[in-house]
Amino acid sequence: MKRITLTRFLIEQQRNEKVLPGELRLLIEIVARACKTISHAVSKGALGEVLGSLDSENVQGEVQKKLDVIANELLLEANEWGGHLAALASEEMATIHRIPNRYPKGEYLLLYDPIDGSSNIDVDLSVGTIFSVLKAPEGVPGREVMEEDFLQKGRQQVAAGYAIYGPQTILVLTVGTGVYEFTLDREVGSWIMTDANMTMPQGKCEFAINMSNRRQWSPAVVRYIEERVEGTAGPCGKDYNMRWTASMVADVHRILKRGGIFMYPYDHRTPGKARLRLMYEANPMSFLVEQAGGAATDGFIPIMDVEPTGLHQRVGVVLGDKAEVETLTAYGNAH
Ligand code: AFP
Repeated sequence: MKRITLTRFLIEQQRNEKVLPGELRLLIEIVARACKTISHAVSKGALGEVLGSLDSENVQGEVQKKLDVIANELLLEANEWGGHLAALASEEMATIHRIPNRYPKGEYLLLYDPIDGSSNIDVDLSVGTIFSVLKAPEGVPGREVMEEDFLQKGRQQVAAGYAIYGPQTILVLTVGTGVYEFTLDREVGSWIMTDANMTMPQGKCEFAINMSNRRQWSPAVVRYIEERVEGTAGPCGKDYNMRWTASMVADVHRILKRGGIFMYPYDHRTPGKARLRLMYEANPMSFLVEQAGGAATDGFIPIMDVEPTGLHQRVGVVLGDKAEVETLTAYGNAH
């Protein structure tokens, strides 16, 4: 593949596709640069004294890892001064962070999970950063941004992406014109395009789910998984493989590259109870998966059609191979 940098790709998107206003291009470049710094911190591990947990909890009631806070601060500081944002929101912050008055304000809203898969940090397994970009409503930044301004359906996203900090550091993003992958060239410090117009392989027999949660699955999910565990002896007539990496970024990246389905379904025992966050995990990943030819539902309706009611609300997630997602969603709607 011809060596195309992220900067060149974004400039050409801005020039050729006219889908990328200058401020949005700047936003993506700043987030990508912050992810390089996060990758450097992650790779230091114990040598950088970035492992372990703090005595604090985040708004989710989860014990914060040192890297959760470090990555959150890096993204906050990188984005405050650029003049492209009206405000930002993070998994690690209880409410929105308005751009301080000493800086110019822009028309975009940035939402992110600074470190996804935090439980993997201390055992050297892949983690990542997920981000989603919305446009602020009319009148902003003329008036003060409110939390309600963030509560837009996933369909309203203008950009989404993730960085995965694994054997390589990879950035995957969409601005609505397909999905593009960039690998960090550490020697030069540039993001180099390594996959373009990514199309998720279909018909691959691989599912990702945390099997230890079986007691909380709906009958539809139990049926779907048991049919696949039965393999050639069951109704699917073919054997399936299972993967679970406890990092949504790592599981979604694998599915974008080699197919399969990822599930973190609603807890059937408690209506509405789920694990993954709608605004900065499920929505950006759903945008990427749909752009790559896959599907993403909450088990019942497309995730990007879910009406948000809260900044940190959680949602069931079923995403990946279109036929597999449609099968499971049909089971869910049949009950
Ligand atoms: P953490 O960031 O708290 O580790 O959670 C990661 C995550 O939100 C998502 O990335 C994983 O798919 C899922 O949780 C893993 O959940 P389990 O630990 O219950 O398997």
